[in-house]
Amino acid sequence: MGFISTFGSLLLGALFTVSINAQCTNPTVRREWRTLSTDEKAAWISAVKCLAASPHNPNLTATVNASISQIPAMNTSGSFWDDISYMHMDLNVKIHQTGMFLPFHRWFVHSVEQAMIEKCGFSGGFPYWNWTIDAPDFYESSWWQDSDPESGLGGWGDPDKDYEVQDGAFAGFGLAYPSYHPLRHQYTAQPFAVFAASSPTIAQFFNETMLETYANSTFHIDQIAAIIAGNPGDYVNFQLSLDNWIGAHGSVHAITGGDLAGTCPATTEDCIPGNKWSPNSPLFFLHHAMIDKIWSDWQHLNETSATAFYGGSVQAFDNTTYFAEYPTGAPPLLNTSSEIYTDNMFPGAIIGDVMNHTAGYLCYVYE
Ligand SMILES: [Cu+2]
Repeated sequence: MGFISTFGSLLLGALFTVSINAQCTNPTVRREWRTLSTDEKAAWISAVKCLAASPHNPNLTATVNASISQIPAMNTSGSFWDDISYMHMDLNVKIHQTGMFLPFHRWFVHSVEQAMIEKCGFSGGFPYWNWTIDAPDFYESSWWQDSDPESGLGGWGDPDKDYEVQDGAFAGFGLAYPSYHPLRHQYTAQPFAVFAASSPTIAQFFNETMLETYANSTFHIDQIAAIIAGNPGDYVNFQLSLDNWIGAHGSVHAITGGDLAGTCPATTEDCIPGNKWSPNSPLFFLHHAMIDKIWSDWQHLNETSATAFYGGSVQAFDNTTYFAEYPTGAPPLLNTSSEIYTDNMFPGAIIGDVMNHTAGYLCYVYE
């Protein structure tokens, strides 16, 4: 009898869980990093370290031709965390300045959170980095002041040690791409000249003013509020306002520098710089949760924005006219039935699954 009733309630529990998930009546809450308790910060950091201590995923498969992705070969002796970085390197040209930009990164943050839950006992509720707080004085801001070895994200890297992070929980955090090196963060106030110099294709999109822009001049609170309030229902111009050549998304990558910007480690020869391996830095996921929150805020402000989507599958980098025509990617066009690229690293989804983050496949809210 005891067995039967236990079994019965387990079964009921399972059914109940499924129906709750389908309706998302109990969403996890994503909060700004600095509002987390010390224990909550330490729990997220230890989940990151757990993934970095987990073995390579043998299912991971590169899907972009190596002549296009221009990345070092997969390192099967790297960690699960290195795999996460590798898949972003591989897919780089398909997930930035295309229609995949927002859906892919929403799915990517969710998938990393799921791996933390399943492999590492993380309880969920992914934190985000509200960098509008840091925009006025990025170098000196509170973000870089927590050196606690278990709950602190640490400060800037040491210029005498190739900008390797020296304090906080990620001091000496070991990474496999583009070669073995510890985590690096290198403050770079005016990063765009270096970025533009990385390739002639990119250089054609930058004029003199853009090359000299201070990155933090793009992500002040009033600018982000205007992005959220702007372009109701107009997905293309909303994405562009966040992800243009000079915009909040790229600026936070570039001003933080080091791994978050894909600056080559001094030890790596033949390294092509670029944002390809930016998920090396755990800050990548806090940054992209913030980008996701901005999309969410925009979606919730106007009914027509909630379901708005338009973008292509190919970067329109041929010339400035073509890019102006297709800033969220050129045809073939994507739609909400298009599959998000996974490189077989995580369970898949379609764009339609991630349009609404309280619809069942996803179940979280931002605070
Ligand atoms: Cu990315």
